[in-house]
Amino acid sequence: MTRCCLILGDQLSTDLSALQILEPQDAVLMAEVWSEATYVNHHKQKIALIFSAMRHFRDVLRRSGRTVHYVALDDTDNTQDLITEIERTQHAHQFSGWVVTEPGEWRLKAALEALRARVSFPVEVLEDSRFFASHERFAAFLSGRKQPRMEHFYRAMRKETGLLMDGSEPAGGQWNFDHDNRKKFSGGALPAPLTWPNDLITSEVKSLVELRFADHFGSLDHWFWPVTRDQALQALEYFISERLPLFGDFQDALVAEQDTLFHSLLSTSMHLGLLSPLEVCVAAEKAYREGQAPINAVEGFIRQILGWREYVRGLYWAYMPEYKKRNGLNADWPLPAFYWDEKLTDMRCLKEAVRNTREHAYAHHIQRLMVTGNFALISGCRVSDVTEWYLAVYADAFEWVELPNTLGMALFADDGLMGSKPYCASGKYIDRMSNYCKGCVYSVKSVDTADACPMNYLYWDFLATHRDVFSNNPRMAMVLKNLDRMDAEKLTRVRQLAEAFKARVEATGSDRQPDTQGPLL
Ligand code: FAD
Ligand code: DLZ
Repeated sequence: MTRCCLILGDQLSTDLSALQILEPQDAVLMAEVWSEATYVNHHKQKIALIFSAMRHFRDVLRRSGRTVHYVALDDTDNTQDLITEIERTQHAHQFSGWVVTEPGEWRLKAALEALRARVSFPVEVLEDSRFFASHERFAAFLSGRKQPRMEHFYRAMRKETGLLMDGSEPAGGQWNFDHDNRKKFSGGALPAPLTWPNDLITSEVKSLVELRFADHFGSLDHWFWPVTRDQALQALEYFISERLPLFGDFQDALVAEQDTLFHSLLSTSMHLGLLSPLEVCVAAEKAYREGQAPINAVEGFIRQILGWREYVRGLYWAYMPEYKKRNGLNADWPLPAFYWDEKLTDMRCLKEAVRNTREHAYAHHIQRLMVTGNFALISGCRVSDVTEWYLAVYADAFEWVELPNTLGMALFADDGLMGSKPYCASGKYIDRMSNYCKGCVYSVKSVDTADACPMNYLYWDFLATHRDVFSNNPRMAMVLKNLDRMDAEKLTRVRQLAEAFKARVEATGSDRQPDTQGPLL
């Protein structure tokens, strides 16, 4: 009676539920497959990170005495699909059954369910216990709530885990210190991201990716992703000592050429299973208790993990597969080509966000939400184009976390499930939080002139387009009042500018005006 356990590229934890129930004689299957590597145009770094981390984890398991059947991408017998790899391995070894921890994406779980229904050998799918809230716990939270909100869920999680609690009270006397976390960065030294020299595995994988995925988006040159648990622990320690103290203050800041600021860069390590979210939160809390980091930073950081990360996962599993089809604002404008090539845009904020994305398979939250996300929202980009882009371009993008953030938080396409109002903003917000606008060819101060910042006229055009839908939302009352105050002729000009902008981008892939002097940098 020997069983086999399939371990996926984002299940690289020795305490994975499926590994926990294996007997010493049981085996493991890990497979690098074309179908997973190409179902969207994944950034080269995302593929290389996963393959390298998988190969390192294979070696950890083998060193512990486990039999691992490892299928490399270029193995001649590789069928290039996870389900057929299970069937091929079963055919060769006749295991008594299979165990899998639930995949993080609905499509793969559905494929496993289909396999289970079709084959004669047993396939057991276990819940992924690497999260704070089980599916059952999240269903209990949703039950009876018309309007679920992250803040309510987060407070319940604080109480249940005891994280940042002084008895029954929140540490520091408040649940949320967000109002302290909106400072513009005024300059000063920034701690560079921690990096490691490529070892043999990472070097080989990078060469493989460069060769086999040459047409995929992104560059492999600037790499700051841990590929082993040891590296991930170093990254955690570095974040806690060097970045966490100022994480809160500058959480929302945007700075040209400062691509990571005080952010942790820990999302890939948690998603892949190199770090547990609990140990990350415990390390942050310890820094607060020992006086090494202030409460606004630590609370803000823990809320992202204990609150948002868990909340989006809960919504994903509660509402899929229907969730993916939502398009509450009927957005259908094709995603501009400059999302794939920053040289095609003159908007400095977008140029910076796309460059960061291409160079690092990373952008920090405010770049994702208030630059690329905001532009896609106010210009009405097609939801499926945008969700596919976000899933492809970030090293930390797995659908359970990417989809609610994109479709729900950024695009407000889920009828207000993720947020009570759209995160729409004009260039004014970006100017307030960044230094982008100073070096931009567009004028952030203008709304209805040819050189006006496109975020300005697209913003008013967006509000005018959806005025009726938003008029039922009390949180939109103030901005609609401002819209109503706008002089009719001005609004007409604004809307014409928005239309001309979109026509130009659609025709040329770029926002550059034909008579603009000077090159797009
Ligand atoms: P930090 O700023 O250091 O935050 C700490 C941790 O908190 C992160 O590592 C992450 O695990 C968690 N976190 C923070 N915000 C969120 C959030 N909104 N939802 C879930 N977890 C959060 N995050 C992903 O991990 N994968 C994605 O594919 C993804 N797509 C996004 C798409 C859009 C449109 C938006 C607005 C946000 C998206 N996020 C996504 C959330 C967030 O931007 C990233 O988690 C964060 O930028 C990762 O960088 P970091 O590790 O330096 O995070
Ligand atoms: C993202 C990814 C990639 C690029 N390649 C593989 C792979 O070859 N083999 C594998 O097991 N997993 C891979 N993954 C991660 C899966 O896509 C991920 O496990 C599912 O999307 C579920 O979250």
